[in-house]
Amino acid sequence: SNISIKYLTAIFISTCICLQVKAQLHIIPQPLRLTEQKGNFVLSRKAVIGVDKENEAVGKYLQTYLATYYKLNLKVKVYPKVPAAIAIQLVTTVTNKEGAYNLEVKPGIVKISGNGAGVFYGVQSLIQLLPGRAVAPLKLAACSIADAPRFQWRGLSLDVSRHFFTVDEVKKYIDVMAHYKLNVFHWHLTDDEGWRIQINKYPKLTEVGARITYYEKQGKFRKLDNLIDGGGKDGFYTQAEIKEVVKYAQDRFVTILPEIEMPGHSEAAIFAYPELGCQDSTGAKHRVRMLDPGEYTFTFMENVLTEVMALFPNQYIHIGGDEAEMVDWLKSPTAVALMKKEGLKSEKEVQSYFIKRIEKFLLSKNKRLIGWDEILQGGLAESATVMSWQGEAGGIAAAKMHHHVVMTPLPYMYFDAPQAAEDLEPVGWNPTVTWQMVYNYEPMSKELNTEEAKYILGAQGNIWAEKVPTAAHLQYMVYPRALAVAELTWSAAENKDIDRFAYKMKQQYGYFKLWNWNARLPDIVGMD
Ligand code: TNX
Repeated sequence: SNISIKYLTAIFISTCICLQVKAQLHIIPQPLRLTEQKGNFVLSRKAVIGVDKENEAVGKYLQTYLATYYKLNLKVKVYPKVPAAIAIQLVTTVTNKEGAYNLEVKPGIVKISGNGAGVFYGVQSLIQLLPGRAVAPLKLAACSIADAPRFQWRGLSLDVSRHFFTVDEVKKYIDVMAHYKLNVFHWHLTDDEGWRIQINKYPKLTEVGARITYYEKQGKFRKLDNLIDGGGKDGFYTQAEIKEVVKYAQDRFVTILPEIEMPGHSEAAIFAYPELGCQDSTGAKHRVRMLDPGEYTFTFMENVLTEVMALFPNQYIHIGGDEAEMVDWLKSPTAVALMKKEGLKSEKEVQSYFIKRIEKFLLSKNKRLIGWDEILQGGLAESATVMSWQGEAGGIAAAKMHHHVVMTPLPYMYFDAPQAAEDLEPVGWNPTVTWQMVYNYEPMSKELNTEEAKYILGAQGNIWAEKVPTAAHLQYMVYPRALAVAELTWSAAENKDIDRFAYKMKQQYGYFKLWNWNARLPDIVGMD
């Protein structure tokens, strides 16, 4: 029948693909240079992990990984100079590129050398040389790798406002990111549907703004009809928990980018502190999502950001800036007075004034502002970095103005979209985005010349959680698409190969099983 012909063809094609790439090691993202050698390194119980002082923590990370997933308890020894006879060596060398490393696997010895993050990335490649099952003996194929990242910004976001994810769920998300050398975790901490970070100066933000179900039931908060049921609408992180997650991420060379939304998407904050809300001339709040651009709001934001900056060592603070209902300001006496005083001609200029004022505050504290591409409207703040989400146009415009850019355009980088035919997949926002679409995305737009292209810091996959109520569902939506982000941000453009990637992606399911990670099975021909 037609079906069996299709089936046989699929098997035939997949066999060809496998034969063609069988010999490839399956490391994602693809290393810059990888040469396979003859033989194996057999990882025995007697192997010692020898490290220099700088790499003690990375050595312990590898030790814990092997103990957790392979029940192999190896010793870590710290040396001033690691002796040649040690089986697994993690040593520091000076490289001119952040994250660069060399990995040599030979019978009897594994040697990883690199700069700070480089050794950690070498360990991640090593982890992907291990089998996806705990078998004995553990064998690693001999090879020689010289690797370095293409982009410095290899990001993945998480929206914890629309549905809340626990500290453990967030840690696991960061842990799996790190296995694929992704290095920026964009934590969307506030939005209309919930404020998730404890702020000591404003306790009601979490006492009220994070207990949405409770107030929704009392009819005091609007019914959240955008959200699908099944998961937590309530919850927040204490400052102690935030510190714990920051440390956890640091140990994995992941930087956390906190996002505090303004001037739109602020319903939860306004619900907790109504003085923040935009009002019309009658004093009524005509939009509960918009901040009023008055002194109360600016003082509030400076106080909030002061606490946020103390928690996150990252240079960047994300201030949102997307989808603000700016026309509301034209009815607000505060905004109208501000326009008169500052000579602002439109609501867009009010937004620009708002963002610029926040930027000035951040710069005075040695922090840098990043925002969604709407911050271009009405004039971009002096040294703002732009996250281009409404396609690439905003990012291209910003790069031409010599502002830094992170590319995260619709549709490619939107993992709230289904991954295959919509009628077969869980409900999502936006039309289908396949892993192939993600893989083929190129962050370096052809519209930029060499000088302008230097402003593209990298790219990022985004997940919005309106339709993502649980951690298992989150993992399903984000993976395997995040693997494509890893390869397109880390690997050299000339090293991308979608057939090889398909093969390598399939090999990751062994690890996903080990890690208890619920990635969606991709529709690869021959996938078992
Ligand atoms: C737009 S992307 C938003 C989010 C929504 C998302 C749904 C962006 C900067 N803002 O608040 O969750 O659409 O796809």
